[in-house]
Amino acid sequence: MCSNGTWNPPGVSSTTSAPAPGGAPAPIPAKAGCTGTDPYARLPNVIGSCVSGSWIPVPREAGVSSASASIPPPLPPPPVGITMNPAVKFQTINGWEASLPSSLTSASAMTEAQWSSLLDLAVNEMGVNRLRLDVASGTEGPNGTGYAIVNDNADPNVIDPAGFNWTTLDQRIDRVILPWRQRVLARQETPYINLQYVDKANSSFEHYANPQEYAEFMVAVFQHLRTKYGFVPDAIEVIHQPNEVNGWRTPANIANVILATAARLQAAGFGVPDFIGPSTSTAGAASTFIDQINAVPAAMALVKEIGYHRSGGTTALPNDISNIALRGTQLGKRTAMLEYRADPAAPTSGPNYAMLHEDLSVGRSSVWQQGVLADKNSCVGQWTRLNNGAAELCPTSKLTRQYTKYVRPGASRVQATGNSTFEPLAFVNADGRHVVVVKAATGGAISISGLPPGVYGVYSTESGGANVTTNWSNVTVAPGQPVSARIPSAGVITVYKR
Ligand SMILES: [Ca+2]
Repeated sequence: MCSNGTWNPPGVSSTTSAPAPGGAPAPIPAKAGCTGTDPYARLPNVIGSCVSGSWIPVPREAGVSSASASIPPPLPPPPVGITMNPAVKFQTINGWEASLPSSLTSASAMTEAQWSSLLDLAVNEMGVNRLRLDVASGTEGPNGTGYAIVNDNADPNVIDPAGFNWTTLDQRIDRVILPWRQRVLARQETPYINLQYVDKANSSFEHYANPQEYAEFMVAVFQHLRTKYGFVPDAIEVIHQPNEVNGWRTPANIANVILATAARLQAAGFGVPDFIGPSTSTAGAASTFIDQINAVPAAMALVKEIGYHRSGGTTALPNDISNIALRGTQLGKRTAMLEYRADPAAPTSGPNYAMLHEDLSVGRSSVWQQGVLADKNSCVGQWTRLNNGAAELCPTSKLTRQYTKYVRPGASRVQATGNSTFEPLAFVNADGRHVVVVKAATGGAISISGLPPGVYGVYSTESGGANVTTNWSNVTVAPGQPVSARIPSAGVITVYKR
């Protein structure tokens, strides 16, 4: 019978036959049907062709009917080859950080169940294992917040407990740090608390002017936390955006408070925390600060993490970030993108997966902060939010999750090559599980070589429209065999060892 322009035995339709192997074009949809058999079949020089429901004679030499004479669609392009080479290692991932203050405000305005759901998403879906606990300089003084510092007494070696007000710090710990920490521990990971000192205004007494007073402040914070909560920060981010604050603009002051604080914490029975700096507001301002802190080698020896904030737009950022990465490599420090200031009025102005990809690759970042842990409703620089009362990932988080969920602290970033359209980043987790994340500028197919045998999960999120996430079927990799996967349109696709 005539079906889809092809002669088939009765009962068989070409539209139901399996597609030919090797990516042959899909069957052409059937034209308006012809009744009966080809009336020209017995003639020597012609053959019937079904056109608009009628049989017409066409030369037999053509051997084709009008339908199959149509030009077939082009074959899809072959998959883009991506090769992973775990022998070439770059940075070690420390984790994914969130900041806190507006989380606290939001937490006060929602139910326990809502807050709990947001924390579950942030920890278990996004993999947030670091929190930045801001402590305002004005915690020393009667207010407990703000930046007007009142010295507890004139002796930097004697703490007067009545000279500190812990109200705000404790609220942050009680409402955010504790439930977050509990969730991280529950998944057998180590919560990492980054205590960031913030001083945005001048007052008559300043910690930067006397390193021993800064050190005493930190000893007071650590003693308070140890006594009340039983844990202390893992890191001190020495000063938030020093390039924007009088006094802190002098990098030598940063070096001096690091030296004093390390000594005083040790004398008080604490380990030396990871010092993080310079945390300038722009990536461009960071390198000069790093170089000048490095003029005090004993201080630089205590800096474990070169933190940078990437506010101030994107102009010339790749150079600024590669300059930071270079210093990290030369000095043996990890680098970290720890803040991006979005415009609250522009929902798409926040940190996004393209920045994350750049910070991980060009910046060799070991840490990346997307922004606020959880928010009542906003999604500019947040990980999670409420939408009509229900907890959900922020739209941009669906894309950054492609990087953060399965790449865990201790993972090594390793070499992977693709092309400018399908840019891979590859990781080997501390437990040996491999993860390949591919940023795709268009939809298409990829073929990843270099993965050990095993069962791999595949999921993708498309960057257009509703940021649709698709979980694809597992792929079993035989020894030496590549993994094939595809993403329908631009976005990020992740292949991870199960
Ligand atoms: Ca004192």
